[in-house]
Amino acid sequence: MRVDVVTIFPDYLAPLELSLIGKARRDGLLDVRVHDLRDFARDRHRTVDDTPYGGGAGMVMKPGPWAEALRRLGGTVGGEGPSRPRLLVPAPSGRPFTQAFARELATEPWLAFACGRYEGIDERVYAYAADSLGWDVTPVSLGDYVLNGGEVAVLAMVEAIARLIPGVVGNEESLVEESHEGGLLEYPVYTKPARWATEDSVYAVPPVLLSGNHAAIAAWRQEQRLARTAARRPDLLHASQAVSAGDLVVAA
Ligand code: 6GU
Repeated sequence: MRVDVVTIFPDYLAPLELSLIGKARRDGLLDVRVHDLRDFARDRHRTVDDTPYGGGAGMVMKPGPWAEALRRLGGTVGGEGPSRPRLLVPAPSGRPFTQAFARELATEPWLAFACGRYEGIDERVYAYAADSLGWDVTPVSLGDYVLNGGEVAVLAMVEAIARLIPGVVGNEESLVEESHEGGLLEYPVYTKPARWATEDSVYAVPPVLLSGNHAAIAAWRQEQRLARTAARRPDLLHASQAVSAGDLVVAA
């Protein structure tokens, strides 16, 4: 998969060189290219923003540099591979980014992210990308809170998407995320020592996990998943699950 990121803070994307994403890049599974929007400004000061029409606080990103940056992405592709990317625009007003959406995006051959700062990007840039470049444009949001810009959101989204590309993580780990595919939250996990003492307390592992009784362990884990989901994310429970969760002593 090819991933282009256009931003005024290329250094913000440096963590994409680390860990599994960095490995995927070195293995040739992921081709990440970060571009500085200011390189596409025409003036001496490399200006990318201006005051909003209609008034109001803050600055708006100018359409010219964005159009040039996006147009040049399309122009850099060779004979092979997809001719146009799917453009994702991180913004609190976007489509909610979910595990299901990540799965959909993981099948795309080419993604481009347009990172806005300030009050956002001039709306005409999206019309230009859709109408003149023929790209599919999707505003996307991580949740109901406001970040200063799209860069941190891109780090999260690229990680969530890339780990779903075959070969990026092992099979075992890729099953873990099924917990968020519209299902229940994960059960709590423990490792050695079974009896862990600090200066003022002793913390035990739930005895059932040491019992060797696989049916009892599976039942306990399912109960924990229900209780956790009821306590933390009741919105994920279906009516039938809510009934059984209501019978449980709800864990925090
Ligand atoms: Cl995807 N971008 C920005 N700038 N802010 C956000 C967001 C995205 N998701 C939540 N807040």
